Amino acid sequence: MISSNFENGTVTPWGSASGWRPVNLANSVNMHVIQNGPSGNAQSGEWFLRANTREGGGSVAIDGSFGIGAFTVITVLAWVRALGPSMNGVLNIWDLNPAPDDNFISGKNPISTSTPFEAGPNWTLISNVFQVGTTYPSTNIRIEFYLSTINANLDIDSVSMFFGQ
Ligand SMILES: [Ca+2]
Repeated sequence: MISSNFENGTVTPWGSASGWRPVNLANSVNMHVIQNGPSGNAQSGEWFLRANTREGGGSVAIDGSFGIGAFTVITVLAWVRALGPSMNGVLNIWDLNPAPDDNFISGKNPISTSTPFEAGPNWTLISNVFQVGTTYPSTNIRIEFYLSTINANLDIDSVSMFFGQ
């Protein structure tokens, strides 16, 4: 299991060089790691990630490179919450370097799966599953949260990724 829990204020787990960062419509996205306090408590430990966007579809994401085999099933679990206005969003898993014959399966490149969600005031567990095709020695995976609702805060904590067959 590979976990991202934002403890000690960090956004760079599992050796990812860039860590969590705004990606889509990045100039419209604000993102902070927040410690337990007046603005809310974490789902795990003392720290969590909070993001908002001024344009619908802004995102925060993390990339990692993993030596996983063909047809590996990737499961991502994450806890989300929105204090104040609720947040509609989408959790995506991307294969950023699909092998050429993967396009035969998916018809697009890169390929991904999406889980829509609505976050409310209580921490809620969401999940997404993606199966890689035939692979290169390393597969570049992106976990991405799209924020569909503007001017609302999405809280994210305890993002876990599992590899199976
Ligand atoms: Ca945490």
